[in-house]
Amino acid sequence: MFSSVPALSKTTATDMIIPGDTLLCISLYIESMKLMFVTETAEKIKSMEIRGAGRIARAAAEALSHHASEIKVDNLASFRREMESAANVLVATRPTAVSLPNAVHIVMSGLNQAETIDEAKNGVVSRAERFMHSSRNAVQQIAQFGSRHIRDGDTILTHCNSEAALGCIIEAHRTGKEIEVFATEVRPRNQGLVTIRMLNNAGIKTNFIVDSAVRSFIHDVDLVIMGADAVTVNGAVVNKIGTSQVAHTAAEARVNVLIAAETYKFAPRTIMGELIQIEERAGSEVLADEISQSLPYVTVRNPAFDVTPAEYIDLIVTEAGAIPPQMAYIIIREYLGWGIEEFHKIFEINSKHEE
Ligand code: RI2
Repeated sequence: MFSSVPALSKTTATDMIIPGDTLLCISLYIESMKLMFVTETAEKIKSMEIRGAGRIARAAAEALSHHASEIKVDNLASFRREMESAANVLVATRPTAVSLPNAVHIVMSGLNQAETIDEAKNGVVSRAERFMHSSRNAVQQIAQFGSRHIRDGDTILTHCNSEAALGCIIEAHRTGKEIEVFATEVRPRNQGLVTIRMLNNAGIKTNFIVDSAVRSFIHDVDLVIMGADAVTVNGAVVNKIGTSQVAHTAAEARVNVLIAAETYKFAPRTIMGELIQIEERAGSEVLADEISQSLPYVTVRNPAFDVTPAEYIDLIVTEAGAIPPQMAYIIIREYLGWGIEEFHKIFEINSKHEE
């Protein structure tokens, strides 16, 4: 990232006449410094150094708060422009996890109503703090609600690494229930390793299996608990690739599937027919470039997520309570505040822009 930042040469009192291109370099440098925390966060989200739908949402809120505190502008319009470009950089990092645009929407809302730079700045900082705080609380609340669905003696299967899903499992163990877990490996990024470390640290008996072994073990499982990157208005759950195979296998074996998802993972725009974009990541995550380059007829496909239809899901546990997936619209309307009217407002604004 720093390679794109032009180096500043040292100046002395006698060489203070700065040529035009140096001035341009300095202003580019200042611009990039302002965006530094945002671009660093964006890079970490893109490379998955920061990952997990909840974590990336909190990281984006924190980056916006930091950006609002750091930028030095002399008018409100520039402040808004700066914030909007930072928001766009963050939202563009990963297209599937709706927690990310939802968090950015929450933090940025009210920016247009502010009348001074200070008011706008304070608003961003306090909304970001509130979001991060309520996100952490939501994960804890879900752990409480979700753990009640786990019985003493249960064996639970989980896929990928979801703090919301693992919260439920770890809470059940903490409250004295004898449980055992099957955790998948999660090709290609191996998030299963993070999961088994967390379960091991909590002292929970865990079986680590390859993704394709789920059907072989499903009859040993009492309950499947997984997370979500997005929940659509029709109750479909978008989550780590392989989730729909796990859910389908569980449905066939009559094993209940519980999804742990904070309300900010519900996707408001799906009300108006917008589809969730499934991120397809580099093929090199699946197969080393040297090998794929030697196989010219082979294309490596690497979708990071898939869609599980509502009929394979028994319950979605949110911080607002457990709901059947068919009730997703209620969450979007009541907890995210995006009713149909909100969309009419957006359409009005968009059509005004187009005129
Ligand atoms: P929490 C993750 O995405 C997984 O798909 C996981 O199930 C989901 O986010 C939710 O995670 P990735 O970032 O928010 O690993 O519950 O691609 O932690």
